[in-house]
Amino acid sequence: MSASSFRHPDQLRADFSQALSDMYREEVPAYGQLIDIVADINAEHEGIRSDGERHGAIRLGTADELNLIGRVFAVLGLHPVGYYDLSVAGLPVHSTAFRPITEAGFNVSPFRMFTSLLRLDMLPDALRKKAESALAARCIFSAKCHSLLEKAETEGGLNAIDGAEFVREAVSIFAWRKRAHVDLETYQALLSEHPLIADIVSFQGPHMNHLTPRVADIDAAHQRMREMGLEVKETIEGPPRRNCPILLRQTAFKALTESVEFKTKYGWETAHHTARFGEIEQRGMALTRKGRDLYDRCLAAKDFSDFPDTEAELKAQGLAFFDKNGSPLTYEDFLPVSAAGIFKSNLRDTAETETVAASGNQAVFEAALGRPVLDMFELYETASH
Ligand code: OOG
Ligand code: NI
Repeated sequence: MSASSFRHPDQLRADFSQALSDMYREEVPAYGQLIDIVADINAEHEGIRSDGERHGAIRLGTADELNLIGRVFAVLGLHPVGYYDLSVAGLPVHSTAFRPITEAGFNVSPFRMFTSLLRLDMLPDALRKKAESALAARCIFSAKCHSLLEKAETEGGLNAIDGAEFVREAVSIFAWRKRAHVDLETYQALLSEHPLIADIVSFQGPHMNHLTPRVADIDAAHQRMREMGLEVKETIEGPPRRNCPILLRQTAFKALTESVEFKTKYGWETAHHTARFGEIEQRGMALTRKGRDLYDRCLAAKDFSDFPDTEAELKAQGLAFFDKNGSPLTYEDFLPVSAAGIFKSNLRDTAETETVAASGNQAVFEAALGRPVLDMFELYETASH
């Protein structure tokens, strides 16, 4: 088959992003409310690339799962960018962001997936064994998905019919399944170690954790969420409101309490799990390494008064990236401190639970993924000429 009869990866990603959004809207109706709020606000502003711009977040249990998901995402034109070490915040995961890496790709479908992998090495021995055997016993992929993946890899793409089927299969990996994969006792043991571990290990698959539309004015959206009676987080993560928005600002409504069915000796028993929620984001300018260092210092000092707030100054001081026409580049990535805040705000009640401190292990993450993650600064550098 010739390449021209393949559906383009950017197009497959657009289909995937839309189908995922439709599924999540069914699963978490409050997400539909967010979409409506964001659409209203974006209609009053210019400069948002696409109505459908959003990111998702998923959490995987094993190296094999990460490897397979990385291959699925490659078919959708999603590439791993950056390494996020969440162990510094006491969370037993490390992550990357799968995203497009060209302007053309972003123009067709600016979808990203924040993807975390459980750090089994951070669990105590007995629990690690339990988690490992539960994870080894699940298969997050259908045979159909597998065979289409192999077809895409060997033939170099998928035609429209196979592509549509692949997208359906790929979306279903991230569906919510009400029946847990472990028994109640195991769930409780995992939960008492860390709620994040319970969320990753207990289910039949890696359900979506959240899906986040991009909004032009996050302060307005935050206000609107409150007015509509959503239980919203108090704070907006990331930099404060400014004339020249930089990097990424995010906020969320709190995680839902959902009923899950667990197997017991006597049949199925219902218990509750909190994990899934809705988030919104506002994206600003991409910062150079120098700009990022200054941002990190300002964040630590909780004082942004030293951070220039005009395009002219940001350019003159080499703090932000601009394209060859002089327009600022949008930040397409995530922020580790904000991500840690987002993880934690949704671990209700047990937010203080922390595992032993560990350090990042990018080499282990990349070995699982099967390739190195890309450097975001190099990508912005390339996009700026
Ligand atoms: C991911 C948290 C990070 C973001 O927007 O920074 C994230 C998670 O909770 O799985 O999604
Ligand atoms: Ni997120």
